[in-house]
Amino acid sequence: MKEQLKELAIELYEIDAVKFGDFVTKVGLKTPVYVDLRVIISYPKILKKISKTLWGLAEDDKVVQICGVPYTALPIASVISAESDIPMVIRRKEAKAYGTKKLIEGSFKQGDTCVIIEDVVTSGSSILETVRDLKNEGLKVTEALVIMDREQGGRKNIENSGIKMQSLYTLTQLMGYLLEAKKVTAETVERVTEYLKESRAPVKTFEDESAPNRLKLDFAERSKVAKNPLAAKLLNLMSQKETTLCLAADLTSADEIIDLTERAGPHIAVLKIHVDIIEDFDQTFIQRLKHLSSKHKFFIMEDRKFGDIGNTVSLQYGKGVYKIAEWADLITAHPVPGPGLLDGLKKAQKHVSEDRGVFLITEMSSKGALTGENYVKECLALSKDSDIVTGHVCQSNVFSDPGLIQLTPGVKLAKTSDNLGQQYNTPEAVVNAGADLAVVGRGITESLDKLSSILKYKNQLWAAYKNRISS
Ligand code: 5BU
Repeated sequence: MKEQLKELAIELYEIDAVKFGDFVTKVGLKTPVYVDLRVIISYPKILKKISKTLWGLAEDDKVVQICGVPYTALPIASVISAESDIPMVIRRKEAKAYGTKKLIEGSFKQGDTCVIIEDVVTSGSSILETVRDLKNEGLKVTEALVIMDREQGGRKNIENSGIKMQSLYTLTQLMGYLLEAKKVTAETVERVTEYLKESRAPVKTFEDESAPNRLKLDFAERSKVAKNPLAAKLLNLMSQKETTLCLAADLTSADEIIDLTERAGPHIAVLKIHVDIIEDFDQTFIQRLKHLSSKHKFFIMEDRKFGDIGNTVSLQYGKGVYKIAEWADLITAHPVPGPGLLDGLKKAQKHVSEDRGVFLITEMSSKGALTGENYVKECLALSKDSDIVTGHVCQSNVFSDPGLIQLTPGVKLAKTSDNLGQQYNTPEAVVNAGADLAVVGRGITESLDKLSSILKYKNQLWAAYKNRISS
């Protein structure tokens, strides 16, 4: 095996899959070694050899599925699958852009055991994201076979999640083989060794994958682990009132909103408004709304989508004509400014005695939204230790923390769209894609019999939630 690995190391070096010099990683860190195994598709003999050697590490002989982590490991996983006659599944990386499209391609059964194939492990987050999606679809993952362990914390992260990781090389071993073959100098080896000593294990930005599956827990249980007090209250309210409906009352007349809220109040968990579209806004409107919210027990959300520097959002939230912090239990915010946004919002909340919460807009329902995978990760990192974040506005199951709430807009009884980019999915589809609270606007406001529409959405959403936690 050692001779084989040494030979392969030299071949990888010769095809430029391993390079030495001054490089900058995806996350902006300097590194003296660059491993890029994408090139192996141009060398079928090496691809075959590396796949065979990697598969030789597999220990679990009951594996019935193989899954390559996109994209570099996909050809390797395909070769292993074809050679071993074990079927393969693929985790779609871009499924979030389509909202509720399925994440795992291929045919499999609940409980199938699956081995993961990956090229390079740094923090381990790509493997853990894949494991999370496979688990959500009912697959069991026991081990991960990896070509290169960069020895930067990934192994620990993966093994902490109960997955056995086996690698063909650690970076140190690879350097040893290349030095022996005189492909690198002792000085290069020393540079890489120094770099490994200094480079901290990157912090995983995704949620703790070993946490209990949010989608399978009921709201009452989840309320016990919520860091934001309003999230705990909202989870309890949804559980007691048996509703996950958030009504978007996007109407421009105060009376119309009040009229709709009077009818909807007993059946909704949250009433969501856009205060800046109301043409006859005054503080009596707020008093009437507050009265209805305490009478019928629902929370008020102002979908203001704050998105400026901390000082400005603090003023926008607490001051001005609307004084949103004084009456909105919940607000929405675009996390694009970074942590200062949350500090600014928190500052404005200090003047209010009631509990308040913020939903971070992590993905949007509109066609062509710019919220890509990296942005999603950054948004999730922001909510991790915050006690003011109630949850994320998103279209798919991007986080596992049971104490956070997924709010999903773009819901109608049929899968349709409007002519300004809004995309709709059905109540059942959004709940299966992780929605805890579902936003329905025109599906209700434009219907002739509003009460019957409210009940229809409420019942379909609740049935889908009950089904989700029990199946
Ligand atoms: P609709 O009438 O059901 O399309 O209204 C949806 C509401 O949710 C509307 O108030 C939007 O401002 C809000 N929304 C959304 O549709 N999509 C998003 O990604 C976000 C908010 Br964030």
